[in-house]
Amino acid sequence: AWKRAQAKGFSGKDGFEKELVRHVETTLARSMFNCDEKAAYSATSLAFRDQLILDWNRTQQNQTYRDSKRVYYLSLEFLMGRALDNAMLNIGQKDIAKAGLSELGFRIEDIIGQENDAALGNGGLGRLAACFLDSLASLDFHAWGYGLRYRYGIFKQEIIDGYQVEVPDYWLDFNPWEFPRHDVTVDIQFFGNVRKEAKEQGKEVAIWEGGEIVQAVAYDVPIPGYNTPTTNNLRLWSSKASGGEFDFQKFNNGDYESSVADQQRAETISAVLYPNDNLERGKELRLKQQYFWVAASLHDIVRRFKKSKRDWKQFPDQVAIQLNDTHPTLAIVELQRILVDIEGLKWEEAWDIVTSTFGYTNHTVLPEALEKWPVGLVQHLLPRHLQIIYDINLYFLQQVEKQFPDDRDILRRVSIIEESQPKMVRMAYLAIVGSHKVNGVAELHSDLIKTTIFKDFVEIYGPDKFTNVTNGITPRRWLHQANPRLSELIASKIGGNDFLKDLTKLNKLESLAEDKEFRKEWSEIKYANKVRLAKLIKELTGVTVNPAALFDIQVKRIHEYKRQQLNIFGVIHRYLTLKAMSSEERKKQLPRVSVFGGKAAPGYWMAKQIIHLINAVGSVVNNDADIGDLLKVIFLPDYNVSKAEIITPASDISEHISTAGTEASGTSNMKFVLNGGLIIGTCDGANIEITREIGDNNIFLFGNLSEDVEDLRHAHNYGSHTIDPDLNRVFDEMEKGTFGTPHDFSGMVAAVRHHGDYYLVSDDFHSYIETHKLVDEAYRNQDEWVAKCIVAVARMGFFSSDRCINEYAESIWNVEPLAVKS
Ligand code: DL6
Repeated sequence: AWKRAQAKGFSGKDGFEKELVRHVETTLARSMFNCDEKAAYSATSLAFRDQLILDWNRTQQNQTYRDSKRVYYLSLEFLMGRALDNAMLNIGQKDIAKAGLSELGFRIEDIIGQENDAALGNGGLGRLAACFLDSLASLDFHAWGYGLRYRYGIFKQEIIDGYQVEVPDYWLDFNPWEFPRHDVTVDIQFFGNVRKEAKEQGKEVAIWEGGEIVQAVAYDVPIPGYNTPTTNNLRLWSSKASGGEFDFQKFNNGDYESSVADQQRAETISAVLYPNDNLERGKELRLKQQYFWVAASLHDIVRRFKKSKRDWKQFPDQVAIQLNDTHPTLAIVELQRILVDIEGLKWEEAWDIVTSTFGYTNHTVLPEALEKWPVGLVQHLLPRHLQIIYDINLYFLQQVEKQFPDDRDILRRVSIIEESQPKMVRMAYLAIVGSHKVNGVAELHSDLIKTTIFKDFVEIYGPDKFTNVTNGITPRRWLHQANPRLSELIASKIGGNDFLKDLTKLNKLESLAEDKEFRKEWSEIKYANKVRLAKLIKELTGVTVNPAALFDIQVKRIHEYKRQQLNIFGVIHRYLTLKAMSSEERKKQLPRVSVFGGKAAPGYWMAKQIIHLINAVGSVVNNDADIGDLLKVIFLPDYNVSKAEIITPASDISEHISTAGTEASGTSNMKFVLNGGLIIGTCDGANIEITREIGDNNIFLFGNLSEDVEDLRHAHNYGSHTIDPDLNRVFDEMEKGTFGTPHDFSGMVAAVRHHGDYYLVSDDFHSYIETHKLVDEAYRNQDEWVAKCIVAVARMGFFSSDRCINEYAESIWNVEPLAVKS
């Protein structure tokens, strides 16, 4: 087996310390006498980075030399979190660093805590991309990620007077994990016009000229695999004005400000991540970002392919490109443009290559999240691309017409161009037409896309083009890194930590569920993790919580479909119930801490109202002497990946309670169960497969099913809509002003009472409350509870992102892993 320490690596603690000191004294030009935690973080990162670079170079050379098919994962979001801890663990030398840092007077946790999160994503979609990169490297696939190097990642969330306030996230003040490649640049064209030029044999070519050029500069980030030398590359593009820094003419004329305007405009493209999750707003800058990034990436991919001097027909044998949602769909059009306009291939030949190269992953069925761009905007920004889109559509519709000569309406339904006012380009349809496989991210979701939003396309292409790859998470970050003690305990009981690379090995744990001693060790770790979270809660909110209470956690983006409102209404109901009890009765109740966390899109009023309500309820309940420790309500500000690493291992129960049929998969549900917490959830997304794997007695399911949703919505609007009396009691209390001034939350109440209750809060409220009673009951029997948790963990093997990547590799990309040769 390959041993990293032999290839390189620190010879031991002393070797690491020597390197750290060298970086402090030379790279940072400081003395060890004034080495503070920030400097120690910088030097530790640089020392580990040196280790990665050797493997990274070797991997890249090896991949070039072997010239086998590569996977390119195009994602507008990579929610990476911190890199140092991950690098230390993947290299296998965290212990050495811990000992070395301690000898120098530092605690490793404090040093790790100095790093800014790389928060280049909104939520699940971006974090999935990060887990995939980890798996691709750990499994030795030849793969690159391509994304944008945002100067500002997702905003930092502050809670002021109970309201969300957004603060910019300038995360790049010191980032040792990226390498600017000023020699790798691509000129990207926007605007301009297209003319046709006659060629020999009556052929015509399209020439796209004029407009403006912006330069894309590559920044590379090494992605280390776990316990393998494979270190893949994540290439992020940054935008820059092409040519001169500013206009000297204007400068000399004294117009300094406008002389830098071009430069600023160019740099704006990669300046900021759009902070919407599951919501698209057709902003021109967003479309510019998309084209800038896919054009630069394709240029890079094509350049690499051309070096091999292969025939174009072989392109799909060398290149698989996966589109992470529709954001990179213009890549389909761009490749067709390169092949036809620049390389001179015939349309059909080029189109064959394009469609064999791309795969498209859909992550949502929510109508407001499906991307559409106004035709006029595309025409203005990318005139040649619009022509190509029209041609793609024409050939596609001709084929459909032949296939369904008697169905005129199908042409309107499936057209890539929506004949609305204004006309729109339907990006998901373009992605389907231009890809050879389309996948959803959990079984229910993959079925739903086939029967709802893409139904016609299943008729056209047949069912085989549509497939499912249920999401997964990397056990390296989400167990080994986030919950080191549990990882260690498991390793000690099942014969080593092979499970980190083959998660199905966790099944050996199952027989230990009845082992009293093991259960005790398990509970101690859970308790310690709860103490760790209680400390964070105190630090961030000033509220003291009791680690012995049941920790009930819902952390994810705030969205009506995810139904944090259902949760907080449930909390209010619990509060009212406790208040109505005699003190004797109260003594018999189980103490609970309800923890919420998550960001609302800055323009999403209702989501911000939900955050406000949670905070308002918290300030009443947490200061109510009658209630004491029986109920605490916490809103943890600025939920992000590094906080998730502390929150996830501390949960007893976590909430995954979306309206059935709305959450494509969810991945935090997997993280919580893998860390020994149970779930309360609806029959939605991956909850369904989690239930199948871990058994329905180890999960608390409630609520209506996705097949009932349409009828219920119809009944709300056209029939009778009775609201559960317990929920009405909650609403009355809110309206009375118990949690603020009267009518503070009238919009939220009205959404349920008067505006159709689109998310079915009233329909699910009763079963939600009843199911929470079952949770309380089950938690009282700690022996059984812990046994359930152990069994659930033992059966979570399926949800590794390694399994997921292997499925993509086999059924979509047609690639095999190839380890780096020494
Ligand atoms: O597939 C990753 C993740 C799923 O786990 C979530 O259920 C889903 O909501 C999320 N989808 C999006 C869609 N956004 N866009 N476009 O973030 O994907």
